[in-house]
Amino acid sequence: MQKTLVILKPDCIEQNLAGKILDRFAEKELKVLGIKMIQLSDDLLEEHYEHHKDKPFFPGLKEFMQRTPVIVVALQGENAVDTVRELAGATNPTEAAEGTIRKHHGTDVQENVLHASDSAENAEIEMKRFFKPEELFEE
Ligand code: FUP
Repeated sequence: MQKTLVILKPDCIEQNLAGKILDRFAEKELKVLGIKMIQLSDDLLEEHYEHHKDKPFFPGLKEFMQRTPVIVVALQGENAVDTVRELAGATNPTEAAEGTIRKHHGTDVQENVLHASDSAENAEIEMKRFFKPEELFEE
């Protein structure tokens, strides 16, 4: 069993796609441990995108991620990290495989519908970043 952290980004919220995407996770037997809609602060975004903080696209990325509230989701299941990244497809929707969420619903490398943790280690860090222990469902 593995955990992963997903952020349904503003383009996802604006297109009212959250339900459809949560269904894709449920179809893969990924269980929702936590879910909430939040407005991302400057501090949280700078921490979450630390590795991109000095890139020229960072100001635009930050503005986009604050355009609407987002939905953060903590998931658990077998191979959760890779399962969600496979469902999501490549970062750039034009490079994403047929049938992936980003291929169907993504606009460009920035407006690509969702974030998904890239390793089990980062998933643990990201879950702590976005959820308090009491906000998470534990069986
Ligand atoms: P991913 O792990 O698929 O989310 O991809 P990255 O960590 O490479 O990128 C994280 C986010 O940075 C992307 F979802 C959108 C943003 N980004 C840009 O806006 N422009 C770029 O050229 C690359 C990334």
